[in-house]
Amino acid sequence: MKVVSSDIVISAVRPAQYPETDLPEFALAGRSNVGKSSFINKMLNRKGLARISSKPGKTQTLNFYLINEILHFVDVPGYGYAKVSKSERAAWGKMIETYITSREQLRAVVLIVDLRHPPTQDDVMMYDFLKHYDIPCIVIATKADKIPRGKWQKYLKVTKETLDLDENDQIVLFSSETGEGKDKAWSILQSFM
Ligand SMILES: Nc1nc2c(ncn2[C@@H]2O[C@H](COP(=O)(O)OP(=O)(O)OP(=O)(O)O)[C@@H](O)[C@H]2O)c(=O)[nH]1
Ligand SMILES: [Mg+2]
Repeated sequence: MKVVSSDIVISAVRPAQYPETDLPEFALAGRSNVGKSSFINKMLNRKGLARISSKPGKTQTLNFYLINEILHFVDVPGYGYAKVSKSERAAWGKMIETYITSREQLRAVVLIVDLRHPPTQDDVMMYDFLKHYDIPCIVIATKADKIPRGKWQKYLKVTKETLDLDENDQIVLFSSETGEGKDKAWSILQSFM
């Protein structure tokens, strides 16, 4: 897809703040610091639209981005960040669960994992959570630029096996540095619209 416009619409913490539209929507889920915001920027050809940080926990709200006036990306706070209190973690869980289970135009969740490491227990839990609610899931294995090309398939296999990936779910090798996988990711997203 050729992105001609993209903008942040709102940072929301509760359903009353979600944009009142029925545009198709894709939410980004993944471990804190895995590269969700970088994925959004790469997909939109925007350098600083979604805030990126080398420190985990940058994204704290549900950030809605409007693209070409026809769809939304929703940047979601990451999970698995150790320096988070129990009550913050519970609030996060509630916010994500409310969003995922109530947002009717949510077409699929884009689950971002780090290609370099086997998915964590939290990643597996998130994947199983989506399966439980019957939410379509697209897995993006990012930071591929950090692995030599010749080893990509080997690492991808570990990712699939650790998630116990359903054969109907698609997985894309991605890099926000090089743009690897960007066209494939867009064509999969479009197939859900
Ligand atoms: N080499 C490389 N670095 C990446 C890639 N994607 C993200 N990064 C780096 O990883 C760090 C975290 O990226 P973010 O996009 O902020 O991660 P996030 O998942 O949005 O993090 P939170 O908002 O804290 O949950 C930054 O230093 C990015 O530059 C990638 O594909 N390749
Ligand atoms: Mg972020």
